Amino acid sequence: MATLLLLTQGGCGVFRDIVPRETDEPEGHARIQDNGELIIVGFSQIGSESIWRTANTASVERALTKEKGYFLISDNARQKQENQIKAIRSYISQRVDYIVFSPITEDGWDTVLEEARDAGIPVILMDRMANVDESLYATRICTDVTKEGEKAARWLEGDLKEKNRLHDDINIVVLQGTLGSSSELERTAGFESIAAQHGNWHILDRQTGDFTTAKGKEVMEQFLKTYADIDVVVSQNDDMTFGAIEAIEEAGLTTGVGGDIIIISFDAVRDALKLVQAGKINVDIECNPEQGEYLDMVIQKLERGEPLEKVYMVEEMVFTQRNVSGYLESRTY
Ligand code: GYE
Repeated sequence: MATLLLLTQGGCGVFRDIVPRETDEPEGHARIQDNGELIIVGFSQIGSESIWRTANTASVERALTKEKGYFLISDNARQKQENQIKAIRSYISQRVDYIVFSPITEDGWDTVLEEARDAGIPVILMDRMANVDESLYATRICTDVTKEGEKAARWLEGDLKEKNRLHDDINIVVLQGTLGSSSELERTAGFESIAAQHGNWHILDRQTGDFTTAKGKEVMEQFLKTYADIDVVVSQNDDMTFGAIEAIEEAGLTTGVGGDIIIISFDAVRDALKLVQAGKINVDIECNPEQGEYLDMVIQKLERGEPLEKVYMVEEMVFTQRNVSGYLESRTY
């Protein structure tokens, strides 16, 4: 544990609190504070692009509290890799005990993670993957996003079979998440590995909506202008789905169970599950943001010097109108 010294990056004279802040503070205003015996964790979050992301941040904040012996320093990178790199560098110079971060995209992390390694600070990847040598991070906590993509395609197979449309031509458009992020790459790969087995599934287009409602809507509007006969929208998160549904309804079409366009979504946040219940989203593939407890578990293992798995994956489900009711009540995000 780094017991005595903590150099804070803010110029405000107090520790940064655990709510992610923007990274527009001046650099170099280091200051020394006595931090007792707390385990100091520097957390670089991608941003607050989605409900999922906010829930993920909250989960980390709930798990790494002072009561549990942590001092959490958080930073919101506002969707910019350069901000994440800046935050990680500042955690290195503050000599935190652990660095936790969710890489916005897969590439471009070698140098900064080598710097963390040289400083002897273990790095824990959370949620998304970085394309780096395994030796540059201690472990990874995430969801199986490839499997999520596969589950989406398997659900579509089942649905088409039930409707006796297994051999019909099926036109699909894909709203992708942030390009180059592991979530986008793996959900796309997972879905398309199965789509490729169906000669009658036609992926007409795939465009990024950056995991946001506004861009999801914009891209869907374009799809609707370009393609007259869309059967299925695969939207790689719920926030984009909300925008897509708006665009579809504004175009005078309907979505979901018995509607004109089948909607496949990912994340399964409460507002989306309500739309599953209402039949506007056909299926929502859960992506579990509650990764904070795993983080606590992993850090405690590292503190005790216990061996770690290289990856810990959280559990997830698939929600349709048939099973969603039982889960809506308990959904907190
Ligand atoms: O699906 C999306 C978020 O990386 C799995 O990022 C995560 C994705 C999640 O912004 O809503």
